[in-house]
Amino acid sequence: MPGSRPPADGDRFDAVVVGAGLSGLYQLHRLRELGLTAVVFEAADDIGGTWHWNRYPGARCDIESMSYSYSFSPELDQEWEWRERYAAQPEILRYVHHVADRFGLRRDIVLGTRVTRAVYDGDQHLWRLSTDTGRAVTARFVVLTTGCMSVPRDPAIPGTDSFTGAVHHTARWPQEDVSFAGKRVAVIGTGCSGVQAVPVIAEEAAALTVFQRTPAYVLPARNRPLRAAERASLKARYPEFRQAQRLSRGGTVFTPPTRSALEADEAERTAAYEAAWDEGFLNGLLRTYTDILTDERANETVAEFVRSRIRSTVTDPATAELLSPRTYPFATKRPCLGTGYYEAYNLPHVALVDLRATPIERITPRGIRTPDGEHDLDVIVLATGFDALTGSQSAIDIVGRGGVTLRERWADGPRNHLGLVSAGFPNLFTVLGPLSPSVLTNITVSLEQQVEWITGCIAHLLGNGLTEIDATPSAEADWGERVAEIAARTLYPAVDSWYTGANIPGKPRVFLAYAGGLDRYREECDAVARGGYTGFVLS
Ligand code: N01
Repeated sequence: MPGSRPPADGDRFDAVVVGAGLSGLYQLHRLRELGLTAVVFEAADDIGGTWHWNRYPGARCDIESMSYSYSFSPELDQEWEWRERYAAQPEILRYVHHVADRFGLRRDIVLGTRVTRAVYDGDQHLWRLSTDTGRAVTARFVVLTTGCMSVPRDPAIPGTDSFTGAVHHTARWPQEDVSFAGKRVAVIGTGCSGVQAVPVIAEEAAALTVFQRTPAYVLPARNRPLRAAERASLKARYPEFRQAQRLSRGGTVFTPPTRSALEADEAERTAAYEAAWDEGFLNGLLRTYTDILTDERANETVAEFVRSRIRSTVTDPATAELLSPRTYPFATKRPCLGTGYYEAYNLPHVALVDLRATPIERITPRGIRTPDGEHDLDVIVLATGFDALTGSQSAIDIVGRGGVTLRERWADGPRNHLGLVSAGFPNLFTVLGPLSPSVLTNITVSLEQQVEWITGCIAHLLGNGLTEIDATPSAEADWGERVAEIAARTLYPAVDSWYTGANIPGKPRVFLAYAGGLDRYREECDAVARGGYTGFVLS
């Protein structure tokens, strides 16, 4: 564990940060600038969070590399050379390691240590934290940088343990190479992870069978190496670009649409959709017209455009139809950016199984059994997603005032004022957590905004001789209602997706993110701070 410095039992810190992904590293950096003692506990054996765990074949970011990176250091912006338009997982992980080294962060990161419990001591105004290595520490402040997609969803298919081949979840991919050469491989799940893995596994496997329950809308990434001149050109105006990102609606810079899709005629719409399709942006199609996410008829024009592209790419009409989403509007589940995804189904050794028609009955020692018979396999890849947004906080026994656990408090859905603090859990902050813009934005921009707000809040407390901040239950309830109202103006909430918690059995159905835009969210957070932290009790 290079660089780690395990604290002794009973160590007291000003702050504990939970998770050494992109958010945790930046939070540590900021807390140190305040002169605080801080430690980061990381469950994995190395830093990187999402980009440490998700090393499956084809893993890549679907936001452009020069946008999906920290903006806090102009020097870092100038010195790091992104190689591709969309960075693959190894390149992003190298970047994370570079940042940790450059800012000397490793000495305050303890690897291989999961925080299992955090109990608030109201008399001492501090948190008592336990870990799975038996270490116990206390801290005045706790920041949960535990990730919005970090608890993988185990589909719990009967018989999985009996399978004699290998089973890998995309989000727990082995660090050593996994070879598919000569192997019969299954991929279960066709969200963004499955969509990225399928064409890459298809290149190597002897046979690949994709088990699909719900087809995704997959847009072409049009990834390519970055040219030196374009890197230099953006670097020359990086400060302005970063500022534009901060002020933008979703953390990426674009010209917002001004017209309804229904005001345009079909030829005009098709031209707009074709231009967006050719550009290769995740939200390119969403940005063509104002009402794609708010009007079903407008949405259907885009959905049908994507289906037409699937039909013109996939040579077998029956397969093309199975791959065509028809049960939910475009972008109400997160769309995917792919490279060669639909084309992979034209390969003779790639097959698609429609789980709506023939569901998985069980996994057997030899493979996967459906009503059509048994599929003999050597490797099963689970691309079945995550317990998103609330899973990572709920996995920790967090006990607030009066012995109430966060899990109990969130039993009917998360309560989290400004998506930052849950009432009854003083001095405990969430980054990229529920009821914040988080997954609806470029998270590198969102995490910086939240980390900076939290750091400013802690500085305010310390500068004014205060020890504690807690949300008021009424402000928290108002925020929850506001988040729900904003979501209700869109097509999102009606759809079963991980945005609504519908992918996890028993999870309450709540739209989990703030859909009002990062720009508006930032203004609201700043106004609260300027007003002396309205909606919070400081003592
Ligand atoms: O997970 P998902 P993901 N039997 O939940 C299916 C980010 N991300 O890891 O839709 C059979 O989207 C499930 O089917 P259904 C990004 O935000 C980003 O792919 O529930 N199938 C679905 O098809 C993304 O949205 C990047 O009917 C089962 C799939 O598994 C988020 O992470 C890359 C099943 C899960 O899809 C999650 O993506 C990767 C079962 N029992 C991920 N259970 C980029 O930056 C589930 N499924 C590009």
